[in-house]
Amino acid sequence: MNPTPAPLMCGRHRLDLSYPRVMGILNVTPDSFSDGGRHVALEDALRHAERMLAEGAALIDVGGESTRPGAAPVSAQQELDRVAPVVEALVRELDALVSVDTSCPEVMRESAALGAGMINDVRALEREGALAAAIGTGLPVCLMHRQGEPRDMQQAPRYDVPIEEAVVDYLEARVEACEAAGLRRERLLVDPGFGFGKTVEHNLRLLNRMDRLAALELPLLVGTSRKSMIGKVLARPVEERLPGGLALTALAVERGARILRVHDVAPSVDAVNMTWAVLKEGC
Ligand code: PT1
Repeated sequence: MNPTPAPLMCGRHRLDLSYPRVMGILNVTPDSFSDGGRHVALEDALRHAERMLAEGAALIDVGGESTRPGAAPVSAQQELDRVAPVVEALVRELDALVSVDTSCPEVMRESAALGAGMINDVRALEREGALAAAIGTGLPVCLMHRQGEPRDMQQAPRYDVPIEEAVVDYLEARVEACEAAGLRRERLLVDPGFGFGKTVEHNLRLLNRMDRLAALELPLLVGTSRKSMIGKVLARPVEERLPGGLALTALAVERGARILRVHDVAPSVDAVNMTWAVLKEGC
């Protein structure tokens, strides 16, 4: 099994990663891919987050930009208007550990000022000004692999090397760029980016070979919840992907994932804890 990662210092929160944790998804986009923007209203968002925390989520990932395949870009202002009130409310009302799913420097800065504890960037701090903004927050950052932009990333994705090599090479390069700019390694996490510029076969193979990402020696975050790779293999619409998703979650834990980004917190916590109980006995 992978070595135990050190706890992550997330602002006033400390995230124990000695066992795998669940991150609950809170979308604040009107066009969110699997909950149809039902959590746009602040009260709704708060109640949904509260429930995920009660079900065992260790942190809540708030996102104001949809990054599902085909999604259109949003302006920084629009993203800020969606995300800031929710981050503020989750911090003040629930004292929650909040991660912000953003690539936007302004959103990173403002969210950190409001008490967010982590930055989750599907563009791995590649956007102009994002690296400096992230460093300025002092918060941990999750760097994710992707090919292309959400709008067109699923139009015939292809790789010149095996997918797991492409992912490891990219993440290694981003980790290096971050360290060179002064972002300490203790503050980094990595994510293979399931569904981001990858065919079903790429995604399946990537999960199968995910143990290769251990070479990076950084905590691994994984998001497969309700994604089209499940839909394609099982021929299930988005509302029927939970059993397939739980199978992927168990495999991801076995292959080293320490944070599972999910919509369905209660069943995922059980799947994670059951898988972990088995793995622990083999130490
Ligand atoms: C993810 C992730 C994310 N996924 C991290 N952040 C999304 N760190 C948003 C599909 O194929 O995996 N890791 N933030 C959501 N993006 C997608 C991508 C949603 C693909 C759906 C699909 O259905």
